[in-house]
Amino acid sequence: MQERNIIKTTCPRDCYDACGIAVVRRDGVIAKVLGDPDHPISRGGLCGKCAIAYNGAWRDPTMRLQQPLRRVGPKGTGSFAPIAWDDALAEIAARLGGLVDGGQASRILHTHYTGTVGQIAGGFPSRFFNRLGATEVDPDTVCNKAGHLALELVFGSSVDGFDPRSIVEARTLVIWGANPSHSAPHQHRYWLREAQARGIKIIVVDPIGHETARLADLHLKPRPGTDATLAFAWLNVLWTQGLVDRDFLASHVFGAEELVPAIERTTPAIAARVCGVDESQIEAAALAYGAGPSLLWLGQGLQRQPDGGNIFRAISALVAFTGNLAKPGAGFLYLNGAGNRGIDGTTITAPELARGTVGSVSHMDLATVLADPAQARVFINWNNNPAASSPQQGLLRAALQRDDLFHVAIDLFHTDTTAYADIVLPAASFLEFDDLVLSYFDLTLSAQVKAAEPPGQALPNQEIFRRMARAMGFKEPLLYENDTALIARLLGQTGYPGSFSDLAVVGTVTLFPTARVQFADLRFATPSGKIELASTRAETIGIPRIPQPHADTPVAEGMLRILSPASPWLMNSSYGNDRGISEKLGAATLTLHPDDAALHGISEGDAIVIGNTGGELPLLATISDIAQPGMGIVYKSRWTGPASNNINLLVSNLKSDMAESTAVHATEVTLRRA
Ligand SMILES: Nc1nc2c(c(=O)[nH]1)N[C@H]1C(S)=C(S)[C@@H](COP(=O)(O)OP(=O)(O)OC[C@H]3O[C@@H](n4cnc5c(=O)[nH]c(N)nc54)[C@H](O)[C@@H]3O)O[C@H]1N2
Ligand SMILES: Nc1nc2c(c(=O)[nH]1)N[C@H]1C(S)=C(S)[C@@H](COP(=O)(O)OP(=O)(O)OC[C@H]3O[C@@H](n4cnc5c(=O)[nH]c(N)nc54)[C@H](O)[C@@H]3O)O[C@H]1N2
Ligand code: SF4
Ligand SMILES: [Mo]
Repeated sequence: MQERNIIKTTCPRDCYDACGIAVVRRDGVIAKVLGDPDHPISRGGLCGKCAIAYNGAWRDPTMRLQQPLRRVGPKGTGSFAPIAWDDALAEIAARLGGLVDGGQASRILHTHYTGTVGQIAGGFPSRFFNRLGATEVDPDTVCNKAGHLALELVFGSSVDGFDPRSIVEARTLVIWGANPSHSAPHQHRYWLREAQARGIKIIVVDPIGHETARLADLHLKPRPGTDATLAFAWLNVLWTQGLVDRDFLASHVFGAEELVPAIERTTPAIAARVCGVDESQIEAAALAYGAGPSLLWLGQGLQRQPDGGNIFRAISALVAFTGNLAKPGAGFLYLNGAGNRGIDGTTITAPELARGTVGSVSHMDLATVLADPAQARVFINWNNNPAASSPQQGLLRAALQRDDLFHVAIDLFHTDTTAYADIVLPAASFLEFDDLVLSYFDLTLSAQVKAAEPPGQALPNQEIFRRMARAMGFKEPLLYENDTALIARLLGQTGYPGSFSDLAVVGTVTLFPTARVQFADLRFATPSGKIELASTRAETIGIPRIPQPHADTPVAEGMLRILSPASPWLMNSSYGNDRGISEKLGAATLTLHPDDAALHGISEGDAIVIGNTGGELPLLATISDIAQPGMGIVYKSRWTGPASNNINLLVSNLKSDMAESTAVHATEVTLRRA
């Protein structure tokens, strides 16, 4: 008789949903990875990509890295031979030790991101790098840092969003520059649809007519990079009609009056021209949002613009002028950090291990810094795939070819980046060790539970870095803390009354019995203690004191501005190596508007080439009015293989206005038939 049991665990991808998983085991071996029917958000479902990949590449021992590897051919060709763990670690320690002893640890560069968002597998390795004094390539600069800084300036925090459960008390939900139909599929399917069925008005502001935009009651489709003008026009409607919350402004907002001249100037008629949105839509959206109570979801795609930080500050002014905060059914959400469930991130990363200041560079500068031997002698990447995901792909690949750059890559699979490494170390997947997962949307706490042994000699990230610390001869006990102890400490911080085993039985718990009211105490961690629409702190870091009604200029005739948001079938570049996913993906495409297709004489399925100073990228054309004239869509981070490239070949090192963050959605290209 076969013995069958089910283990509950949690998907730790960089995704709003944090789905519950039911792993079905037969005789101690994983038979199938399914959705957990008891999970409150995903209700038994996994997204299409995970349903395929967790039963495909992720459990295929022939695809997984199973032992440490050492390069035997030229960089970039992916030719490796097996090497023992001890030998790999000794070689790495010798290289690192030489630099550390010579006072040159800052020439050790490491990149990491959210390959897993598990608290320990995602955070613990930073202890090692803090101790080392290595330079960190600031992870958020490739994703969402401008938005974080903007919201910190205005509200004092970017990671204390609304409680999604508060939607039952809201009358309007605005989704501004996020695409849940791809990036939060279960929120799209259940949270949004059920809210709409109860009569909540859904307003989407997005240049792309994606599935969530099509479901919305009102879809405003602005030209990319014009959202600050649009936000000021909403303010204009509310201001001129006397619909602003004057009491809220007087008590809780600093500097609102400084915005009034720009608000009065930015009429809906002007915004309609600048943004390409109907005046009537601007008015309807502003009135619905202003009437409240309203929730506002600020997408990460929205701030990946040259003016991304300013856009966030301008939209934040809508929250302040309408008082849509600190009451049931009102608030905004960018991300919900683990901090609002009690977790102190420094418990995991232990910054106190650093012996001096730890350097940091932007992902926008990665290619240049990596090309420079004076700045980079060793490169270690873990939890990410920069050769596929980071900008300036051509320059980055050239830098990764440097023979005098010692490169260690840690991953589950061979990737675009591991192909260049001197040493590749095999990581265990989330199915193979315990961890904690905290959704960045819902205020939940979840267990990631071991359901299988890692393949071959693969190890969890944290264990790899414990062993690296040992090879370096480091003495600090924090570098060796075990997972059980750390998980217990973190659970203690959350206030969860049980143990990890208790949590593992249920998978996911909600930490607060009822919906939390966002900023209920109306105290903000800003210099004035109020919501700061005018900010002296901004001025001191070289940013305008108040948000501006700015809009990017339209692209020149015949050019296209490319947006490269989340694909439904990939998680960034993850899953691109899965055969089932490849079939779903088909060829890489550019989606363009029928007007542009006509202008360039392009038909559906034509081979085309887009290009700029970064190079040329061949794609197939798809024609659809989900795009708009002058704007094309190429989904991000296609798997590339050593010979070819993806859209990041054409993405420059342009930074947004804040925090040296990405401006990827401002990429401009020429277009021709192949
Ligand atoms: N053009 C364009 N480019 C973009 C974006 C865009 O919008 N447009 N978006 C950007 C954004 S938002 C982000 S966040 C970045 C993301 O870019 P990356 O951080 O590079 O994300 P992935 O490509 O998914 O790479 C994650 C890697 O981690 C590995 N991995 C998974 N689990 C583990 C583990 O437990 N241990 C280890 N060691 N490895 C593991 C996976 O196999 C995978 O290779 O891409 C950015 N790039
Ligand atoms: N399936 C899938 N899910 C994912 C990911 C994935 O790769 N695949 N990536 C994960 C990661 S790392 C992240 S950061 C999140 C991101 O998920 P989201 O927050 O949803 O962000 P994006 O998908 O990058 O872009 C969302 C929308 O921003 C819009 N946008 C771009 N420029 C502008 C603008 O100027 N104005 C307005 N109003 N909108 C604009 C785009 O048209 C797009 O529809 O998704 C996560 N989830
Ligand atoms: S990637 Fe997101 S939607 Fe897919 S299973 Fe994981 S958490 Fe759920
Ligand atoms: Mo991201």
